[in-house]
Amino acid sequence: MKLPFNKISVVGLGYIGLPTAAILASRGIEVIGIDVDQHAVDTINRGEIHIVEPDLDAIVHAVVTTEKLRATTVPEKADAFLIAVPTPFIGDHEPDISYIKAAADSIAPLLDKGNLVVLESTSPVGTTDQISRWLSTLRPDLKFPHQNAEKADIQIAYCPERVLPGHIIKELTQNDRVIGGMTHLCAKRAENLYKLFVEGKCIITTSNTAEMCKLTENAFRDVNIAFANELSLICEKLKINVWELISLANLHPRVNILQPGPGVGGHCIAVDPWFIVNSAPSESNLIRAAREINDGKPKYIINQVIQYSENIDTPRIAFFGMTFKPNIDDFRESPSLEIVQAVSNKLIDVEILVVEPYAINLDMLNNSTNTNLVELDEAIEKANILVMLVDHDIFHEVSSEKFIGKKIIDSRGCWTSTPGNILL
Ligand code: SAJ
Repeated sequence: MKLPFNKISVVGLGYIGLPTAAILASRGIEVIGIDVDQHAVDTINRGEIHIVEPDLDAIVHAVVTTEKLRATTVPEKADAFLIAVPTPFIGDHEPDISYIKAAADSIAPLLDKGNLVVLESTSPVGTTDQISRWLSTLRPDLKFPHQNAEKADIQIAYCPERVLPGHIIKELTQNDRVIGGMTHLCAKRAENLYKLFVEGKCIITTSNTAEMCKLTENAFRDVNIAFANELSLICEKLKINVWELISLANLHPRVNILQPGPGVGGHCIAVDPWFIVNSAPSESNLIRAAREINDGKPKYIINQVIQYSENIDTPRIAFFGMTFKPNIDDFRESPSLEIVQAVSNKLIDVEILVVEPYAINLDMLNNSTNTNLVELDEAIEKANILVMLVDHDIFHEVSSEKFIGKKIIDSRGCWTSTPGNILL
């Protein structure tokens, strides 16, 4: 069977770019992975991976061995270019699309008539259009969709990734995809590309709607987590077990409340809603409030820990978990990390223990000489204040007898969700 694309370049080999490149290569396409990080490139070319994601290593190993995937720091010509680079925020929560600009700059000299460019990075509305303008400035010899619509030489589309870290391989193939073309032809060509590996539906729309769709999905989740986090504060005041409350309320057929936690972390949900706020500040009141509630939760827990420690003669604090969510190795924008860092800086004379099965050291903390990485049993035995931050599976197995005589701050309901067990 003739494939619609013989060679595809994926720019950015992180949590989205690398799995996408590997899956495309596993479908028999020649894939070139491009990244500025030489270490990532060398690791991938050895058939290994520089991130932790279940099942990804075996796929990368297989496609590198069969020479379907090759990584490089130098972009090459291809039939299609997929851009999957980070879009953090800068200053007062303004989107930083400089990595996308750098990616566009790097592929501009390589473009040939008939090429497809797809942006996957979460981006403010209008970014795909902006790529078309940047490229047309660099390549005045080619026609681009923002000026020439269906007559353009280059097709440009936006197709946001929607995968959940920890389940990327399954979700990459099974999730439905929203494909936003700058023109109908752009969308159809991108659809052909995604149909090479997506088993879910591929639904076509405009690039602006697809950009807003991605932001909306993550803002929706953020607002719903903020509701749960606000409930946790209200319940603390009213001395109600919030975990029991939520499980009871969720018995209603049209109620589905999410779980409170120490705050919202990661590089997506804690970031993307700001892109909406930034583009429509006067209209985005609920979305902004949700961000502020979720960002306020780490500070609330920091104060709780400090208060508990002031009421004990020789406090010894153990934190459980520091990643941004359970059962992954990702510390980016982690509220738990923020909490451990703040407490360790504030209580410099207090011994602080951290249990984090996904860390090999505590290098991610600054100036925390009072803080040590220890095993689970040692932390529970030595500490008199236990702070549950990330409910990794292994923490659920701790027997409640071990908590006798300890002060517990359980931000996840890992040890206190059952009424009658341990109440906050
Ligand atoms: N969290 C809670 N309570 C909950 C659920 C999550 O406090 O009930 C916290 C987590 O602990 C974590 C943060 O929210 O700190 C985000 O975790 P998550 O699992 O909700 O989401 P991410 O950031 O891993 O992935 C999200 C997903 N988006 C949606 O579910 C709408 C994923 O599908 C996206 O592809 C991803 O963002 C992305 O890359 O944008």
